[in-house]
Amino acid sequence: MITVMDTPDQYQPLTPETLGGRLASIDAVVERIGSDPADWVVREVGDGNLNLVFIVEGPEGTVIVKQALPYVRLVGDSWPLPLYRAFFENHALVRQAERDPGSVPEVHYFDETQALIVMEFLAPHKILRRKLIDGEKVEGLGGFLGRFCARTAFRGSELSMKSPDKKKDVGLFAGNIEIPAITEALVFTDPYHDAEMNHHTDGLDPVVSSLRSDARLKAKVQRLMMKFASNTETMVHGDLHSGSIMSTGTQSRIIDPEFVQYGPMGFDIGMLLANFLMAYFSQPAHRETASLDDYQEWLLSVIAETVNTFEEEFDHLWKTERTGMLYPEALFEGQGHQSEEACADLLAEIWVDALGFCGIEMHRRTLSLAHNADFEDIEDKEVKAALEARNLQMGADLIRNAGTLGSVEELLRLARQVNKKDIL
Ligand code: SR1
Ligand code: MG
Repeated sequence: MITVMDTPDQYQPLTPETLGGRLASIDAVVERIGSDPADWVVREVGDGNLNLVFIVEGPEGTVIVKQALPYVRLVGDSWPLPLYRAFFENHALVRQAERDPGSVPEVHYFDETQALIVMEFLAPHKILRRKLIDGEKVEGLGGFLGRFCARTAFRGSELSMKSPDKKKDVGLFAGNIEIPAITEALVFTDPYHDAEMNHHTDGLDPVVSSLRSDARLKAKVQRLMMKFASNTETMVHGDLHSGSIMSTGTQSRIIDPEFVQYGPMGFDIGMLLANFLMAYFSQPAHRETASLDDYQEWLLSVIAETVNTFEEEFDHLWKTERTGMLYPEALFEGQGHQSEEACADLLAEIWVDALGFCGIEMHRRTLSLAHNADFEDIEDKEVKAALEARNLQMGADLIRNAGTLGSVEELLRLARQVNKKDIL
């Protein structure tokens, strides 16, 4: 594995002007888009926090070229970040494609030294977060997301994998050191104190100080960070928000797994729930009253479908693919015992963790460095603060009461209640 420190002379960030010359000799590129770079149209479209992303369109097709920068793009070169995250992203895409075929873009080519991945161009897909802000529905979304989370959680764990293979993989991904450190700081720590890069909307101070003065809440968050940092039960995407999903009206794919690591099974699904809840709470600023209820209820139905599908698929895999060292048939079915209850107990633990991770993600997106467009696009600051306050309240309720919300219906009931509250 190469780091930027090892390759100062060889690594060169691409530009739209240099990309043609640099990639013209790569078979995987030219056979897909055409061999003469003079015919290529190159656009840099990266609007994320970290990387360069180019759409490269040729006479015979189009590809995406994603290249890591040696620093955090959102902040600048004062915050260096290793290029080797592209190495882990490539490995993650390969594993996700195996564990849930068709769920991620196909990788055409990977260059470790240049930290670049050439991959399938998804069209006419659009970033899901934008679709949710624009009030567009996606058929089958919850089913797709629930299956992805269940398949990657189950098939990346020792419920399914051979233990030596899984342990080797944990060792490999443990090399992605600085990326989890971002999550540990920005997601789990910074929202709960006056950290340097934090910012929040005027008017939220009373809610923010009530969170920061709640030592029990902070202890619960720290317990979840301990699980995030130390529990390597499965390979998680690590940053599964609505900006990491691309959809058409009927199809979706998961992108951008550079925050991959081995972590707790409830992490990805918790992040997802948070992003649908943030879409839900921000809707009054994006919709006319006539369509607001319908769209908000659709968002809640996606949450329900995601969770229900996750549990059904996990249970199905439990019955059909339990080939790892955990909960072996020899201890259950082999001795005439059912293992359904054991599966249900495990799913109940995953659910409680997921609710906690969900609450934390809701907090960090309104208090820490990296906010999201669901709220940031709201121009009227008073409206924004009022909706963000509901979001903060819901996040706190989830962290405090994760153990008492026994079902997704209870979660949705709570969301509907908080959505009617005037917090400020
Ligand atoms: C400094 S990186 C900020 C955020 O962008 C990524 O998408 C992750 O969500 C990270 O927390
Ligand atoms: Mg990302």
